[in-house]
Amino acid sequence: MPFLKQKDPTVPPGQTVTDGFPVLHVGDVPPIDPKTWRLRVFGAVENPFELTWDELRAMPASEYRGDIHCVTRWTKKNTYWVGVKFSEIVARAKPLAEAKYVIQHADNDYTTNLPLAVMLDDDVLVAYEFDGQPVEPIHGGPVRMLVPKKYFWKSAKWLHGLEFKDRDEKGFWEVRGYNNDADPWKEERYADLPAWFG
Ligand SMILES: Nc1nc2c(c(=O)[nH]1)N[C@H]1C(S)=C(S)[C@@H](COP(=O)(O)O)O[C@H]1N2
Ligand SMILES: [Mo]
Repeated sequence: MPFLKQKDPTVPPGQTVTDGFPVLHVGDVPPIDPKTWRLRVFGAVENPFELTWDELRAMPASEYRGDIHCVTRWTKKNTYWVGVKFSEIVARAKPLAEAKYVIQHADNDYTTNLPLAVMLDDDVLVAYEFDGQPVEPIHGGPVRMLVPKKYFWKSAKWLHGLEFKDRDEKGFWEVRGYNNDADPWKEERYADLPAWFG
């Protein structure tokens, strides 16, 4: 069917590329002072700890260059983020054998959940820079999570806690019907309807 527009194979199904950077969140942008901000790493770990802004910045920095995908159907190409790899946090926290899930905790009681195995991917960052500038407050600054292989609701803005758990615990959108796995390439947008729905 030559008259159909060729789909861009680098864009997940059902997504449209945007040049802007849409802002999406529930509640108001919280005012966060880096001087009092802490990242609490806790739960099923041998070594729970808290990081200050300076301590986070002193850890080895990594970057992600690539695309991000929102379930509301925008994809932003070629984004550039700097932060600390989640795997660096894990190395310090030493998860217990039973730790299989990670809950991101953020301001406004926002949470989101992923398997630890997913979070260990090389491109998962505790991010503090976007396009060469500090992450803006409206995009989750001073510190947000970045899990670029998943729909963007799995990347908590205004991150302040990383909790390791033996059992999965659905987050803010997951309990409201969003898909637990959130793979844009599989269009895992919403949870399956229950079987009784027909
Ligand atoms: N703390 C917090 N993080 C959040 C959200 C939120 O409501 N609160 N929304 C999520 C959703 S649905 C999306 S699409 C992205 C949007 O990030 P952006 O505003 O930087 O584009 O943040 C995610 N992280
Ligand atoms: Mo979203």
